[in-house]
Amino acid sequence: MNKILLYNPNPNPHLKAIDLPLSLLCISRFIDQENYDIQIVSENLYNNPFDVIRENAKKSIVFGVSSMTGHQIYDGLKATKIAKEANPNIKVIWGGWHPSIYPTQTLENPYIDIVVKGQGERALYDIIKRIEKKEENFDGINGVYWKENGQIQPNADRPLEDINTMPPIPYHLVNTEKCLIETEFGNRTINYVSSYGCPYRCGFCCEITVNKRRWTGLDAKKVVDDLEKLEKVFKVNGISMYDSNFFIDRQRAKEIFREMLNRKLSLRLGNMDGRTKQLVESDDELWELMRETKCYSILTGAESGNQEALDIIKKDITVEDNIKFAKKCHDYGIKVVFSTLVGLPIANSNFKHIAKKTDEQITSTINMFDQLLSFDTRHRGLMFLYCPYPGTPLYEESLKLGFQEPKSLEQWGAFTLYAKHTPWITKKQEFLVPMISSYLFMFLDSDTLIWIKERIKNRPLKKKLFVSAFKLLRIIAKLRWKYKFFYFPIDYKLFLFAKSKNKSI
Ligand code: B12
Ligand code: SF4
Repeated sequence: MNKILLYNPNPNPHLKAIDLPLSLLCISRFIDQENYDIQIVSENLYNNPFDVIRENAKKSIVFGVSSMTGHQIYDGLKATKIAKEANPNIKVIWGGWHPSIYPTQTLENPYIDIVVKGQGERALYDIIKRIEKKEENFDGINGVYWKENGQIQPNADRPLEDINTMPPIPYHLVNTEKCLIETEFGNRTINYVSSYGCPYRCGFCCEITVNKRRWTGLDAKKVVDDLEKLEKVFKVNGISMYDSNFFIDRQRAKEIFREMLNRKLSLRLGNMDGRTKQLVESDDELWELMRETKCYSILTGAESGNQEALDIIKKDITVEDNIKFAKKCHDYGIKVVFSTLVGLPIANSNFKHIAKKTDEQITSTINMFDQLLSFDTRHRGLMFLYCPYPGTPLYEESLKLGFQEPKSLEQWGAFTLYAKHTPWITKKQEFLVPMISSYLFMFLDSDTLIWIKERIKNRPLKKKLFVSAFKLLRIIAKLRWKYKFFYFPIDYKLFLFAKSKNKSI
């Protein structure tokens, strides 16, 4: 059978790629049924991924790349050039979140032949069948954009398809051992997705554009079949959930937990994404089941401690919901990762006014965190500077306010969360927010030390040094947080230096 080469670019230049390339495994579901020779390449699967691409592109008919906005584009374009130079006849197909938002602009890149907007499973299968028949026309395949005689041709969008109609994830295509990571909830943790989409309308999120507020979830029994396989076959003991919103169908969530108990699974679920209001309003049965199945953590977009900001986002929750949620999670032994953001665009305002509002957002979010962290020292905070991601309502607002958007795929490759993109953010805010989020919150989280100790337990000298440095920084972080003293950040700068020397911190 023909060979299909797929590449998962590295999302972050500062960190090692670690997880299972789920997007590529999912799009392989149909083609794998027909025994195509599928090779999935990523940094964690091969030592020299670009050499592997160069060598194997020569034998492949298709080179597929998955990409979010940001560094994955940069890395994906490098790989694409290599594949096309090794085999000028190979058809290059890009899919994922960024190409789904900008299919035409992505296709304007001379190395890319085809773009898939939205779900990729069936689209990839249909494209390959046409390529095998030497067809150059992809008319009628929903979601597919292609180039014909230099012109970009679009198809109608692909409505979100029920994932229950699809074959299971073909784990055998990758060496799962190389995709296992150590987390707080399992030393053999793997990532998993049980649903696509989300019906909510948060102003910074591209779900609204890509999945058009629709949702499809795998039936509970099928989810637990996957989990059972991961536990029994691959000896996985932790699952990091990648659903945009795991709790959309709370009955389904309950059935998943019940079925996990029936089958006596011992792996732990972590990072399940859920909304504070929806979960606070859930009945106790759901919470009891989460306790019984030893769910480790919920990741929630608490977004802000400032109601005005929550309303700008159209989050449809209150600050009170966030606080009640933190308490409830503590009562049921569940850790929460609270994600927040500050520096939102405000319609018809000037930069001075937005900067003032950003200061208010920071202050009230810090106050909210004081309450959240007082319930449980395991709760973890995150605070980001708002970054205008395309395909979102607040992106349009940011453009009106003077945000300069990247104009090509290459330029989007240099667009990262870590750079300042919004002209209304002050230098002080730009420094303070990452310091609180990636430094202070990490040290305030009482689980961090236990977890790090476990990771380096076989290196006694390193462990001793690391633990001593950690304890010292933890004292400083606690004092800084207690007195809200964020000046003279020598400790933070030392931490950044250590981080720059060690990619796994
Ligand atoms: C895991 C994850 C990450 C991981 C890495 C992911 C990776 N690919 O390696 C990490 C933690 C690094 C990460 C970081 C960030 N992420 Co993130 N992340 C996710 C998450 C939760 C899961 C991704 C996933 O595996 N999904 C499961 C797969 C099966 O779905 P999928 O990727 O959509 O694939 C389907 C289609 O897109 C398509 N498809 C995908 N690839 C391909 C390729 C081909 C050839 C074809 C034909 C089709 C195709 O077919 C697939 C099956 O239908 C998503 C939300 C989500 N549920 O998808 C957010 C999401 C992708 N992240 C997002 C964002 C904003 C970020 C961050 C900027 C910010 C943040 N605070 O997290 C950073 C950016 C990092 C950077 N360097 O700039 C946004 C994307 C925005 C965008 N414009 O790209 C998402 C959608 C969340 C959201 N709703 O806002 N993220
Ligand atoms: S931020 Fe979360 S809740 Fe809001 S639309 Fe996106 S996935 Fe849904």
